[in-house]
Amino acid sequence: MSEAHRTERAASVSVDPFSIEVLSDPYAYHPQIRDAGPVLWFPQYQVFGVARYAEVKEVLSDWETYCSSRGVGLADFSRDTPWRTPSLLLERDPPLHTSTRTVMNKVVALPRLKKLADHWRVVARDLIDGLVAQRSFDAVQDLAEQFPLRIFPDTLGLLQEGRENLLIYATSTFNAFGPRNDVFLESQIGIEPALAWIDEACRYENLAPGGWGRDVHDFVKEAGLPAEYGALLVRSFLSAGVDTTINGIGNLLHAFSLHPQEWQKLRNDRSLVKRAFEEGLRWQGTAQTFFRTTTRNVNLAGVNIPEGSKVIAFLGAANRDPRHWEEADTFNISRQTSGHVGFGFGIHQCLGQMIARQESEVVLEVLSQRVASITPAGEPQRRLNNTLFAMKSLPVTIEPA
Ligand code: OVV
Repeated sequence: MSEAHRTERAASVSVDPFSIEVLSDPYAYHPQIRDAGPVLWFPQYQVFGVARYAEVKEVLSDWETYCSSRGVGLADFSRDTPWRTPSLLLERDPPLHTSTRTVMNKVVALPRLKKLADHWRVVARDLIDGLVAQRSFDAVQDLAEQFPLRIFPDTLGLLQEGRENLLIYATSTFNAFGPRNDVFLESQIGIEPALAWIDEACRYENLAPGGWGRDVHDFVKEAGLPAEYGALLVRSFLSAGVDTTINGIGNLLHAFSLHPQEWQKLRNDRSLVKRAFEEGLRWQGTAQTFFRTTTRNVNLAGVNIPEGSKVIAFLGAANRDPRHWEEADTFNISRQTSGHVGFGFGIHQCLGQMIARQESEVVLEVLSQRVASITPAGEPQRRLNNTLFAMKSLPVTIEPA
């Protein structure tokens, strides 16, 4: 039989990727799933999986075979009721996805984003100067959570009142991509008012003039798309833009607290700021997993996957696959990081990646100017989530520059 027709079995994995143990330390689990085989089978969930770089990239590249419109979580929208009204971006395929993505690309266009950088820098200086004066603080609660929440809701022009609902909603959304386990159920307690607030906040009349939220509605109209798309597309910013940037920054600060030599490297050469952020996403990314659903029978790396199968892609595992990366487990901010899949890959690759970059770069620029060293001052605590590798707490002591 020729290589193309060779059929092998997917490697069965009995350890639950959504167990407390794995969610607490996914990087301890990754060698096991990468080495088990190119295509995995999780009997507990009846889903396939990929954890090696090559297969993760293959699945994310081929949107016609591995679709998003049946949900990018465990739930198959052709059978199961979606947890929320499906996103017009994340949970759609072309051609609809192309029209909504085109509209949103206009909103996040780089020249518009760059206009905000000076203001964001002022906010970062103000926040960081206060923390440097304290010497000891929680790098997650006092910095990683504070910074995005001080700039992003204002950029969108969100209601002032009720912004505490943003994190509650985002956390639930990312939990809902996984199974209905305790981690998910806990995040559902008292979720109703948060969901109601989100719906209100996305309406045109509740968005401030001059903010990106109104721009979404205006660009939807300009493109001739249905007016009701406006609110749902604003919701994508609230779903995808809060918990992700918070933990992108949080995980990066955690990485630096564990690698003081890399912090010195950055302080000696600030042109490494951009690479440092990308390496942070590669080494300890926020979005760990997303699913696709097969639209046809497909042979992937010798394994036949039937039509209508869920396939989980382990982004975090791919980003440390030694088959692709040299010294994959080493956090090295001067390495070449291009090709990492921390923002995904293909047509659904993170729409907000330039926003995330600008946020993190501003924080790193200011912090590297003001702070000579970052030392752990207690056990960091993880915040378990079915999709995100997140932190609850990271006590640090800093030495001012
Ligand atoms: C990337 C992402 C995560 C969560 C939600 C969405 C997108 C959305 O479009 O709603």
